[in-house]
Amino acid sequence: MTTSTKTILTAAHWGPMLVETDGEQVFSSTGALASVHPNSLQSAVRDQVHSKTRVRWPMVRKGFLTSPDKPQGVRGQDEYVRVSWEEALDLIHAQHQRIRASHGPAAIFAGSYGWRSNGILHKAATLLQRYMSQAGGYTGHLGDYSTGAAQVIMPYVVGSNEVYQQQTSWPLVLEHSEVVVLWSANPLNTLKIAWNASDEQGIGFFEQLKQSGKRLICIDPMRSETAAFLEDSAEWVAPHMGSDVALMLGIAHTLVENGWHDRAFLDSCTHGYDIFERYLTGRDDGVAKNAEWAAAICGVSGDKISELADIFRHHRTMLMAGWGMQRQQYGEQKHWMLITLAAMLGQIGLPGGGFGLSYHFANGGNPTRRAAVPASMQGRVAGGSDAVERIPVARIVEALENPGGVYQHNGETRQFPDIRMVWWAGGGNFTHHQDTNRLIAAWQKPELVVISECFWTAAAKHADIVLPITTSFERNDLTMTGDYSQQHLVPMKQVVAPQFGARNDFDVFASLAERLEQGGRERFTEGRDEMAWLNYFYDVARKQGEARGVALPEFSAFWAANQIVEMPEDENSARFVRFGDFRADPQGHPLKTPSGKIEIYSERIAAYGYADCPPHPRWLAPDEWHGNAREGQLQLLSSHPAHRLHSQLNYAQLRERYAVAGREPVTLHPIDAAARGIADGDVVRVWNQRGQVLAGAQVTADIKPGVICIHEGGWPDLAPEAGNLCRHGAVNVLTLDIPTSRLANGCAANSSLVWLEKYQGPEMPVRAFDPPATA
Ligand SMILES: Nc1nc2c(c(=O)[nH]1)N[C@H]1C(S)=C(S)[C@@H](COP(=O)(O)OP(=O)(O)OC[C@H]3O[C@@H](n4cnc5c(=O)[nH]c(N)nc54)[C@H](O)[C@@H]3O)O[C@H]1N2
Ligand SMILES: Nc1nc2c(c(=O)[nH]1)N[C@H]1C(S)=C(S)[C@@H](COP(=O)(O)OP(=O)(O)OC[C@H]3O[C@@H](n4cnc5c(=O)[nH]c(N)nc54)[C@H](O)[C@@H]3O)O[C@H]1N2
Ligand SMILES: [Mo]
Repeated sequence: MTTSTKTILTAAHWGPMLVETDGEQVFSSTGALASVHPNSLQSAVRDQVHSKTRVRWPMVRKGFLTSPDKPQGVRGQDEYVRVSWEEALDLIHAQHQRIRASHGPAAIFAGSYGWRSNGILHKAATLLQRYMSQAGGYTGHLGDYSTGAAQVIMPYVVGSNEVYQQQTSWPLVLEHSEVVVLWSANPLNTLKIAWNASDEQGIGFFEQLKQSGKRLICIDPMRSETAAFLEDSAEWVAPHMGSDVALMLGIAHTLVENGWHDRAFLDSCTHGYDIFERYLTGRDDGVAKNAEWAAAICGVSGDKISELADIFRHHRTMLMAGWGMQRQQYGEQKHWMLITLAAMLGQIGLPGGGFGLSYHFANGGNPTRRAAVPASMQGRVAGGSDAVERIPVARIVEALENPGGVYQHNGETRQFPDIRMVWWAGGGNFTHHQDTNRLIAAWQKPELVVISECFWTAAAKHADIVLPITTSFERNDLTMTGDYSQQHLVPMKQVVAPQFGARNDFDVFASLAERLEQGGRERFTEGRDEMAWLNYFYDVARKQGEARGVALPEFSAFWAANQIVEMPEDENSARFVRFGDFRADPQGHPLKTPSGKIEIYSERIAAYGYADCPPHPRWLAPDEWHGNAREGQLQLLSSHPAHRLHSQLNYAQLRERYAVAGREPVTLHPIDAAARGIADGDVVRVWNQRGQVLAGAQVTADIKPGVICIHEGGWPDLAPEAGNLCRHGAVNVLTLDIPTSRLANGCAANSSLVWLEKYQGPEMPVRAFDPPATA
């Protein structure tokens, strides 16, 4: 390193970082907070900025450029032509206006779901929507992929979404909980990131839990990184995928059989338990959902199920649930039944008891600070239009396939808009959406697809117009850490100049806004440039700080100091008990449900009459699972990856830590490997009626026989000349694109069956990370 080397403070979803640079090259990066558990993602800045897979210049697909009003050729199988920024923006403007004039604002899909980069100003999808609000409106989206089912059912059950809310504080868990259950949760992986920057406190709490001597149980078809981290201090219980409701019912029935359920709590704090109990005990259908019944479905022994009931009943038990199990067909039932079980145990609202749906995400449970929080960019200009239409986020392909189609969503009858133009900025829909081949077919329908990207992702390779965007290291921004804790305020200073022809999303949309109307740029920017916006947002925090006794310096001093600002602790937060007030006084602090109580039976859901979302939690067998697998079929798990955020950083050197045979790893049990003559490290072909992928075998007893895992987020690399075989192992080539139910219409990726064999075909080099030849 030369003497001109500087250290710049910035932050990503994966936490505050210090980046070494000479102003042109990034040399290295590390975490800026002291941490005993270094976060691998923090090492990747150099790879992000200097990746060979960066989009360098604006590019237009050849068949589009020839006749933009009537595009030719096939998206995904065409060449790209370099154009100037002015040409690209003029072309977008003209086609956008043409489509809007002929088909109206609902024909423009700008839902653009995705994890972009963090920061309060350079929010890609928000900026896209801000521009579209100025243009006259657009179709947006409802919900997300993360908690599609849970976030919709929870308000019916407890009156709040629970998945994005602060949890009973960790100090109380460490003090009071005797048993902690990680149910479908893998915090060691998933706490590496947050929607803002991670405050990095969560894993430290799990470390303390590990040392505490408390009883810890992981309920997961895979012995996850977290189970491995907890070592001998945790027990691993492995149900078949998708069978948790049966397992929970078995535990619940054991409680009733023994008179262990908390009648007093059920009476004072819940609604509809008796109706549910008729189902549980089989009074109406003659089937008692007892431990033996459950064992036959979930593959956990009846004795173990009874033992779990005994342990939970006789100890202060915290059920910490993750979200993988609700990303499944009938996903709504999972957390509804979990809360029903917690209600029967009667510990909801006690310190260290009950349930929590966000200990594995964004460091939930790390107490909220007395914080001064900056404002952030809004997705609507003054006087601009809101979304004129919205579709459930994971129903995008159905919407493209079936314009005008009528569907049910959360008690409403709705209609899909006729989408003619799609713009994605800050999302990886070709990695995040299910059933890639079906997506690619639907993707041919719009008249214009624009992708704003830093990298040549599969979505970019299937676009008409690709715009090169800066990474967050090529611009200035600001962020808080901790979605719940708001622990730190961090300046995100520009590290290097924009690479090649890359521009900020903000500048791209400002330039397009200028084309919309006289004074359009000023309306979009409100006359502020990057630093003026940051100053403006910061001043909101400063003002809030004054009211809360948190003194912040003036913006110029804050920016010049280049330091993390830590917010003061708040004693009350450290003693926060979720549902504590409600439990103490259910009348005085009712929940926002119709009865004011926890709804184990919902009249509102009953009124919808959805067979796929009954009015109390119920075991429903999915279309694809262990119970109807044909000989040789395996259940496919697509957990979230350790060394990337979804598809982000897949191209980075970090890949060497996990790739097997140069591809995505597929975890499988020795029994399943032996039955197919597969050895660790072999290239295997995984397929079903939807598609086929190559992957590298990782043979280990840390997964339940009959289940295989390919992590989500691997970049698709389809070979049209070989039956669209994905050479790299992108899991969504294989997953099922159906709604969780008509209630939530969430993503159900974790309900898929596949076949697997040793690959014996011709060599297939991976090209996922190569830019198109003509780029
Ligand atoms: N099978 C299966 N599929 C899943 C899941 C699963 O469990 N199983 N999980 C689902 C879940 S929970 C989620 S949240 C989704 C995640 O899906 P996404 O959030 O869409 O995934 P990311 O890979 O984070 O995509 C973000 C993209 O934004 C780009 N980007 C980053 N910064 C910027 C910027 O400043 N400007 C612009 N224009 N672009 C930028 C990145 O290069 C990247 O391509 O995946 C879902 N898909
Ligand atoms: N490092 C890293 N962290 C991340 C992300 C990332 O991509 N990388 N993504 C972030 C995002 S957007 C989200 S939404 C969260 C996701 O958080 P989660 O949805 O909780 O993460 P998953 O890995 O999908 O699932 C968690 C666990 O559920 C288990 N599981 C799956 N199906 C079943 C089942 O049927 N029964 C049981 N009992 N267990 C099951 C999986 O094996 C896994 O260990 O993570 C966030 N954190
Ligand atoms: Mo997510």
